[in-house]
Amino acid sequence: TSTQDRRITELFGVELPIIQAPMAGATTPEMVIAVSEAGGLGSLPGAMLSVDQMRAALDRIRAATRRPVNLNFFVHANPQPDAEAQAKWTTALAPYYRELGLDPAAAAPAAARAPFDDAYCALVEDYRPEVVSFHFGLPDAALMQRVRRTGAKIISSATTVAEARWLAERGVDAVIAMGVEAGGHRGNFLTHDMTTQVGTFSLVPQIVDAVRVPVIAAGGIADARGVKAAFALGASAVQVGTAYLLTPEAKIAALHRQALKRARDDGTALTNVFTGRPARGLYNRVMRELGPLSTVAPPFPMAGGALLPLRSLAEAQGRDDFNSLWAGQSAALAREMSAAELTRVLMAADPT
Ligand code: FMN
Repeated sequence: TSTQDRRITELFGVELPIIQAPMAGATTPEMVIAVSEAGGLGSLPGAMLSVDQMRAALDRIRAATRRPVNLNFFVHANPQPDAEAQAKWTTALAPYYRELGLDPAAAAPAAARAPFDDAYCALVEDYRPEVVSFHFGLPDAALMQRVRRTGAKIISSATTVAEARWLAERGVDAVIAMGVEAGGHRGNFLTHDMTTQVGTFSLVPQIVDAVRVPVIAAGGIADARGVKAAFALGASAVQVGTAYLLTPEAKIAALHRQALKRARDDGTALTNVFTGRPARGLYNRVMRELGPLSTVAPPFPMAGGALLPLRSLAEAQGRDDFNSLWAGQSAALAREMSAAELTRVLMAADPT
């Protein structure tokens, strides 16, 4: 259409300017295959897959489609063990442990997200994905250089204009403008102030004006109206996450799927209680009672381990009190359909 430029489709070699967001824990190889075969860009996230698991997933994907794919990685440094921070967290969680008949002393820290490193980089060198995307900034210059040499296009998320400029100065091929509506972890890395995070409608045109590379709009885009609006704001493509959570290809807890189906537009918040970094999810009990932004949650990604036993026991009782119910602000716009169908519906010429 006339409102849509072809910079991203040409850069990535895809038919449609639709990127299925990498969603650690929720994206399956089947989702990636379906989206890439439908003409969009399927994205496989590595943060919750070991290198071996990621290789197995990629073998499945490469056997099923030769279309372009995106591999996604978190770029964070795991913190030094901090017994004092962990003790504070254990104390905060102790009443829940007792409520569910568990020993609070058994609350264990766990690094539930893996950062991009030499081993993941070797996997990129072997599989040569068309696109590599990073979250929380970029890896160090040596790793960047190795990814660059594979020929992959490199992209990363910016939550402010300053972050977009920082990424562009370091040579990314495109910037994902991630508005505060977005589900999952904020990609912020220069600022950690959640009160100043910017909405998609404001962020996209400002980043379009600030950088030369094409811009991918993300956050709150869940149907064809949102896609049209993003193009009108100057985006060259969109990255859609939450809407894909309601597809049968998404692997999420049954309680998460149920919560998404009854989602309302005011039902989400940014919370750090599940991992230690702010991420958007549907409001539930642990967010309400300990946060949604807690000052005692240990640093990313160490907060989550101690919640896992609570989550399993509550889930067995049909309660989502301790689940991370990741979702963006437009969760209520998501409709149940296949990932292939959603990819096509997002491009509908006459969105209503
Ligand atoms: N972004 C990443 O770069 N890597 C991830 O592993 C990742 N995991 C996510 C998991 C879930 C369940 C969700 C909803 C989002 C995740 N995101 C991740 C953020 C998405 O890339 C994207 O920015 C966001 O979904 C866009 O907003 P929307 O959810 O409103 O469509």
